[in-house]
Amino acid sequence: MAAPTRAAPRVGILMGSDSDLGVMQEAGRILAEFGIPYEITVASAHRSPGRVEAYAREVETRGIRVLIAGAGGAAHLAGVLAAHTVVPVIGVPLDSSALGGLDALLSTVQMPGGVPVATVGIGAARNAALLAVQILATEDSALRERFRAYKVRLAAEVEEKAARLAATPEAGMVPPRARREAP
Ligand code: RP5
Repeated sequence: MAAPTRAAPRVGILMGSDSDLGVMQEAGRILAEFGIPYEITVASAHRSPGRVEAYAREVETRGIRVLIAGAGGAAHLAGVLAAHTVVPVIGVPLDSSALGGLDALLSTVQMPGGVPVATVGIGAARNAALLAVQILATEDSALRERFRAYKVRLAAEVEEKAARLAATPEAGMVPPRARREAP
């Protein structure tokens, strides 16, 4: 089982196939940015159900506090993990079939009552990791402040984009305030 960080992992990232890695490694990148130890591995709800169950049953005792599960097609990985653990599961539906991820979205999000999976958008590994950060931050004030700073950076990026657009005459857009101030 791959463990990209030396410290005991707090988040487990799983994917149905190594062909999902290109998308799912973004979750690891975000967690690393926040200094959260994580592990990442492959387990398939259909091809290796025993591995999924064994993983889910032991995560809690290993100190993992959030699971992120990405799968495409008839995506049952997140749901099966949620069936076997009390650790919260975030599902990432992946676009890897002829149906463009809609199949995975519905398979992941439509869980029966009593067994929730927090489902993010198709391919949204970044948001899955950010949600994991927020979950961990509920009991970690330093992490909460890092997340607050991240949101401030996001807002600053939007301001920069708006300023760049306003400085581009051919964009044909008037910033809202200037519009209000116009005679
Ligand atoms: C799903 O089937 C996996 O999560 C992957 O998105 C898709 C294709 O898997 P491979 O055939 O590439 O192994 O279970």
